[in-house]
Amino acid sequence: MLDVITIGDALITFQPSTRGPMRFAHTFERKVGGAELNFAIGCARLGLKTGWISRLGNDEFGRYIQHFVRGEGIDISRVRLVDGYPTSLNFKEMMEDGSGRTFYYRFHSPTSTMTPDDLDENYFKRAKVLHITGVFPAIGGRNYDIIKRAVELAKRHRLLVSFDPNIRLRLWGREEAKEKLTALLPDVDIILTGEDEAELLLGVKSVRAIIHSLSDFGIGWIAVKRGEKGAVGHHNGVTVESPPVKPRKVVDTVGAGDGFDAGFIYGVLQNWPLDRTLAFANTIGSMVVSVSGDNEGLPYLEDVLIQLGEKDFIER
Ligand code: KDG
Repeated sequence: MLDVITIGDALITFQPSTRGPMRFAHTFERKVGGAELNFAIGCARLGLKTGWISRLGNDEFGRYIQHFVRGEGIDISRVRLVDGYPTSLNFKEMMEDGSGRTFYYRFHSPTSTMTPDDLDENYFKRAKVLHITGVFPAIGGRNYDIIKRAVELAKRHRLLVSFDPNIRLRLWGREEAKEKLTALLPDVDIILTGEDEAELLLGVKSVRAIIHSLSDFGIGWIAVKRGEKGAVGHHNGVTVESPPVKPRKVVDTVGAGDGFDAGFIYGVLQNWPLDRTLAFANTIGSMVVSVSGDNEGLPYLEDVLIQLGEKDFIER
């Protein structure tokens, strides 16, 4: 039995050793990234049984990612290495305040060799939550159809469908993103969204209007991620505002949203009340931004409990 499954394209991420415009970055550290994969790593570190469905290039980078993901204890039985499609790359630009841009080299992602028929229905029968994001369908190929098929299988087998819009305008245009992602909303049970992307999808601005509009789609759990302003959640007719958790230092903001998502899903699976789930997810987001890399800052369950003051730190 798996707690969570997700589908995504992984990236070899080149993290610059210096801050400032990418054109002046000369040395990079090779790391791993990809929104859905970061989420899977976050879930696995919290102790959830996690499966990741993907394709990697049959090349040195693909083999490296395969080893890395296996080492995180994630089920990779639905990951294949494919010939002729190089593993996707991402060069990061890092500014002094931890913000930055991404430069993708993922024009022929290995995941574009997949078709909806590649999804194994038996895999869905064994899981509780399907987590999807807007990155995978933005890559092209049959990826949007794959997501639709995954949602169909999830509904058939009573999985909760969790969705993070993760709109990447470097991968597709606003109109296409809006049309295709809003079409998924009626089947979504849990939405974990930033404010700007919710505005792009729904055409409304305030958090209150966003929650109202998402509730109209029948979405049971809503979390609006507000970065430095914390998060607002809505479940069973109750809206909860969760204050921000101040990070020790903002080093790299990439991956914070994926960490929040993992924490939120963890809380839902534990049947925690919404305020507890939001505080837990927010704490993870704040821990991720204190560490350089897309997933290195994702904590283990024990780390979060220590951070929340619920467990003593024992030096080992
Ligand atoms: O959410 C973080 C990811 O976006 C990052 O790890 C890589 O840009 C990325 C992507 O498209 O998945």
